[in-house]
Amino acid sequence: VEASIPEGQRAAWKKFSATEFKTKDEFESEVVKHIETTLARSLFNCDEAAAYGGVALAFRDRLVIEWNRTQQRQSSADPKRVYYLSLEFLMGRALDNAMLNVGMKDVAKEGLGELGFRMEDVISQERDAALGNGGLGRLAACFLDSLATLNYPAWGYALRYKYGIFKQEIVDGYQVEVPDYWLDFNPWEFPRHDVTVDVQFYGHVRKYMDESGKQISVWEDGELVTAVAYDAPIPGFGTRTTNNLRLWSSKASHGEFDFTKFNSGEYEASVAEQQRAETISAVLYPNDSLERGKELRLKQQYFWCAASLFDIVRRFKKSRKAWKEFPNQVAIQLNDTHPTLAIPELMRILLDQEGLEWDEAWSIVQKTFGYTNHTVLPEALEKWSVPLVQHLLPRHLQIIYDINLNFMHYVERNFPKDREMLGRVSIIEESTPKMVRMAYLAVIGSHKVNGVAELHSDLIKTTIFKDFVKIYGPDKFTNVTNGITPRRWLHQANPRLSELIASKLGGYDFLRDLTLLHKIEAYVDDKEFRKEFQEIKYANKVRLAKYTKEAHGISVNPSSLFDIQVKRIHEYKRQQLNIFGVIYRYLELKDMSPEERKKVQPRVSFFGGKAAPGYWMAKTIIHLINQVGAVVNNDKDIGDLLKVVFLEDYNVSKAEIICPASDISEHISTAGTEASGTSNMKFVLNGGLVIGTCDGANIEITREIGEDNIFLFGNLSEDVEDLRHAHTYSGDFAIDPKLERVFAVIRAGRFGDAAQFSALVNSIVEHGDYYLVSDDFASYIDTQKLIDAAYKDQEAWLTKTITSVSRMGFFSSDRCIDEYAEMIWNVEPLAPPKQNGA
Ligand code: GPK
Repeated sequence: VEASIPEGQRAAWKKFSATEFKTKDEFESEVVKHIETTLARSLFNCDEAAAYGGVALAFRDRLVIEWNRTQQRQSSADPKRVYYLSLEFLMGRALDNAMLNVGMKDVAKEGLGELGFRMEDVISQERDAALGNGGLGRLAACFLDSLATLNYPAWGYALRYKYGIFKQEIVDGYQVEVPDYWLDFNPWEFPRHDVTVDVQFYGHVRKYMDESGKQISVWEDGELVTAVAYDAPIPGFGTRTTNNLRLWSSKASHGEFDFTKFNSGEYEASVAEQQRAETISAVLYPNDSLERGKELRLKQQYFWCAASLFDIVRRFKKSRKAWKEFPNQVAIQLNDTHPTLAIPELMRILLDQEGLEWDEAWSIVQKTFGYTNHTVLPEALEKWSVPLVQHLLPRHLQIIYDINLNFMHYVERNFPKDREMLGRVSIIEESTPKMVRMAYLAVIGSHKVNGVAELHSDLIKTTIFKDFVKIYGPDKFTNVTNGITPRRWLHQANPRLSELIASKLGGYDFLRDLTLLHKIEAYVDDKEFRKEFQEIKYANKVRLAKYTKEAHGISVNPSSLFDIQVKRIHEYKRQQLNIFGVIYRYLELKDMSPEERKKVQPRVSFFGGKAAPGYWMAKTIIHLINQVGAVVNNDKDIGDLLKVVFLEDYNVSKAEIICPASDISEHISTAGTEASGTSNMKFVLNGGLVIGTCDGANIEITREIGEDNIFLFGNLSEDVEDLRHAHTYSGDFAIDPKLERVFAVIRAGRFGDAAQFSALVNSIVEHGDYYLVSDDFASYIDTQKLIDAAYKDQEAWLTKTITSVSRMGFFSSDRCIDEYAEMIWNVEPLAPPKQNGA
């Protein structure tokens, strides 16, 4: 339906079109208007939460104006668009980002002061949009920032979870999960009650021949659930491009209630149906790198894929182009295998609804999709049981079988001698029950598959996708090393460092082209620059120390070496190696005379991160860290020489305080297990050094910043398999003696009831030490000693940190996005027209 205003009335319309505030006074007027009207508060009734509301709404108006213009521009130019399908977008807070991207934060700060509020207090009122678990979700958020900043016509698609990742509380040293209902006040979302899609589940497939003898499949019956779009504006930095993140919310189809049931007295049944529908988008699954095969999760995945695909196809059809043009108009990136059902769903649309022949449809599908793999861990690779898929999505299962059949024929023709190959690469695993291997389906249905760091991209080609490299050739597989947005992770998190850099580079261009950072290497010997750089680091440590005191009651000395490991708690990330190292350090300190202790470099070991609620070993590691902290922090012999802090409820907004405050951060996964890591980049960009294994992006960070500027340790990925094998099969596997000493004190109950930690200790001592904690322990301890020694030479340390920052240009997510655009999506930016003063 045409809904545009007729020509005759457009003049009046344009005269009254919304305008943007440009001055401090206009900003204040907008804030007061929103507080007094939109929020119905007053001069006598305005707390910080209301002030936040007013400021957020004032900035939201600005975003909306550019958002509308961007969408109109994209509609009329109708360029090829990118659709980033991700079940997670770990956005964090939006206000600070909006102010900095729009470039009006200083104006707003002054205006707020006049109205009686401090900017920091107002910003901290906002709840994080925590629609993600960890690295994968945060990567998607950084990508949205870069896509908008680089003017790519791009949409994010996800689910509007009512509950994001749980809030972590630590009670008596244990993690307790509290639901995160984050939508009480969310000014950043716009419900689009007119943009809905009915999504079908269950039912059965009826097949018949039409008059021309063609096989027709009709998916019938079952139940419908309605997807409602909620849109959020994504502003670019230093550009007026404002893209869209579309989140789907589920509700019962056919209005609020089933009135037949309602009228016939089945009120409860009709409400129950409503609730069942709403359950689909109710909660984010809190597992990181683990697949649990729950039916509701599969329902979420299909609900989201079906709604998004319907939306994408609807937009394509407006252009009235031929179907073969679809891949020239649409690039869909699958963020991990979670959206793989989009592949059979697009096939279903093309075959059953649009009447295309199989080969044409399949060619369109393969050209449209790209797939990003984020892990080689076997427990994370998604598989869905065939009976479950059959029950929930009967037509999709048929299509998956047909895709597989064609693929099996292709493999058979090309590898007639390798009969085993068929079983290995089949999408269907011949287990009981049979399983659909989603990663294989994603590889087969995409034109490019990428890993997220060089080592990882090499590993997927030699392990999980080895046969597919033989089948398709190596060109289908590529690498795009991860990156981070320097807007949030430098400019927003560390404004003083950003300002210092800008003062030397003559402006903030480096935030749009991070490679310009190399120019600050020229200041590495500049006295003033060094002094300021060091003061900024110290101030950031003071900020974290203050937070630690307020939140946890623990006093830490900001002159200590701040050693930080924050990320999801997982055995492969090896927080246990870190805490065992801390215990060893403690024992050494206890052995020393008071004289010897005076020479020791004081250190604070910070930990933070959530454990999946059902991951007992990870929860045990959190408990051990807290128990060690309780002992060490209260030991009079130790004082400031060692403190152990577990930072509760690690999330994006806390990371913005934590990342700028490290001297050393830990990225110590067993070699070959961490696909990339991205917090390593955040810490180095903010002037901290890294202790790390030769894993993930650590390797490329080393290449960029130089091996003198990073502390690498531990076994290499090519040796991991042999070591594991030796643990199990050679008789002489012995625990490292230093680690054995740590285990002895744990067993002796020094950190509370030893039984609580026996599974953790036994995973190493008795069950094969899969993550090589013992193998790497001595090397880890030695390297920590090197770090203590290096830190004593503050001047040399400072040189390392400045040099490292200047060499981090490669790790901008802008570079990633340009690589995806060129190698995988084949899309071009659509820049906004130049405007006076913009
Ligand atoms: C990988 F497989 C997964 C997953 O389920 N969740 C997740 O956050 C991470 N990841 C990797 O573990 C990181 O190494 C990587 O940097 C990040 O994805 C982004 O690619």
